[in-house]
Amino acid sequence: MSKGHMDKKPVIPIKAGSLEKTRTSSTVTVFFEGAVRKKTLALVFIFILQVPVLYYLYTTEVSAYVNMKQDIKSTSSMSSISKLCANGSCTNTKNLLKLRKWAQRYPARSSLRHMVNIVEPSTTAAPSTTVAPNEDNLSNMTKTEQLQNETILPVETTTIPSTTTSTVSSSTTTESTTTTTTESTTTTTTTTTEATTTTTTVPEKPAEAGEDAILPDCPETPPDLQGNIDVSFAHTAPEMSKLEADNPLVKDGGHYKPPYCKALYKVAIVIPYRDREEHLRYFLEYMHPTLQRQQLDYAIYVVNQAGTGKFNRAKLMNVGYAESIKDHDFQCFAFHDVDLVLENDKSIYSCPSSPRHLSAGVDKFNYQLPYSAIFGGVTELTKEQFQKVNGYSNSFWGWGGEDDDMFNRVKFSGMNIIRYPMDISRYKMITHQREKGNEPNPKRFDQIRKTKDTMANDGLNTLEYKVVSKQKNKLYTNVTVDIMAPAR
Ligand code: BGN
Repeated sequence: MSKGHMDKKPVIPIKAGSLEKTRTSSTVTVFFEGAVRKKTLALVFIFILQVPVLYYLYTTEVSAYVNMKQDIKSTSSMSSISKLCANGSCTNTKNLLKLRKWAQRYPARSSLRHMVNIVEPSTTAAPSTTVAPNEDNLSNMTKTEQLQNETILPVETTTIPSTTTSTVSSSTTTESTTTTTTESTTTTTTTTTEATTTTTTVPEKPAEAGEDAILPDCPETPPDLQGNIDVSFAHTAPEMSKLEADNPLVKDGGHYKPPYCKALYKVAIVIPYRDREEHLRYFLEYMHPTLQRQQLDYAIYVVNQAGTGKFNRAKLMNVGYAESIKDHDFQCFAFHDVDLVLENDKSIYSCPSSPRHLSAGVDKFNYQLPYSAIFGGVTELTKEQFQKVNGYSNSFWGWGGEDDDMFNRVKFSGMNIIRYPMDISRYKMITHQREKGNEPNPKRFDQIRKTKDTMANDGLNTLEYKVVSKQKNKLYTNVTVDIMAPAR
């Protein structure tokens, strides 16, 4: 192609309106460009606005969450440190420093302050406010029991037949549910105390207000339960001094309280007793550690029948009840044979919603109920339940029947008995000869036929005894008592 030809650019005619079009498109561009700028500005503006909002959220919500997480972490470390302290390693400086740091960081956490006070009493001021004690109540008990999945038994329709003997296979009661019979029983508690025979009203110790106020409640499920316990009586029971050394946290009178949380239940363990020293040492050997793992506030009362007259297990248990409530505001009472040792710590001695039969499975009976209405061995009732049935009868001298009478009392008071599942209701019995003065009571058959008529006038409201001595030993309170036993 020639240059001239190349220089001749074609003239493109501008059509009418096309310039306008170009002008319009650039206006739009400008408009959009402006909008984008505005949008960017808006975004920048929004972004700037976000800063204080996010900052606000962070300082409130997020930091609360972070603190909570740290709190949880602290709590679990706290519990591991508690364990160390319980083992006597509280002097560990690293732990102490950690405790002190946490206590400073979370001044509102009274439990931390309290721990520092325990570990290092002089360095931390006592908490300035006292929270009112959180009184344990029945709704707590019900919750625990729901969790523990207890078996509710039907109340028997018949009384224990008089033909039943003490043999293992004697099960002649019927299993149908019943009408509730409500007998009005008096709840006045009277007794004779301290070597006098005058009948006096049992004083009830006022609540130990404030004592536990700074501790958090113990958990519903104690963390250190181990399940099955290997119980054996093949060895000689340890000496009392060894048992005392093994249980340093048990205070005088056999009283224990969990050191780092407020127990949900205050339980008196009442043991009717005479001349079973080695059994008692086996009992203390196994039961103290078990009850501590159950995180109970408990004390052990050994009610020792003075003299050589006929033995009266039931009356001794009434005495144990009456004497224990003078010392502490116990909420419930475990009436416990000294020769029975619990083999599974998941059978918690918590306060029951209905009278509870704890020793459902005993090795002697092949871990099966000898009869469905059996209510002997180990039972537990709240104070209200025990008062409602007027306690045990005082009139069963010698072996047998007093527990069946108590079963009848429970039934005639319109209550059911409950049990834990058989796989945890397990006890090992220390084998022994029946002692002199505890021969079978021939009147028992007749007595248990008449419970309905006698219970209102034979029990806590007619209890008379003389305290020969009351000693707070290291691992148990020893109440030696004259119960005016007939000669054997
Ligand atoms: C029962 C006894 C109970 C005892 C159990 C288990 C009687 C009353 C007459 C039926 N009752 O037979 O007291 O706890 O055996 O040993 O003897």
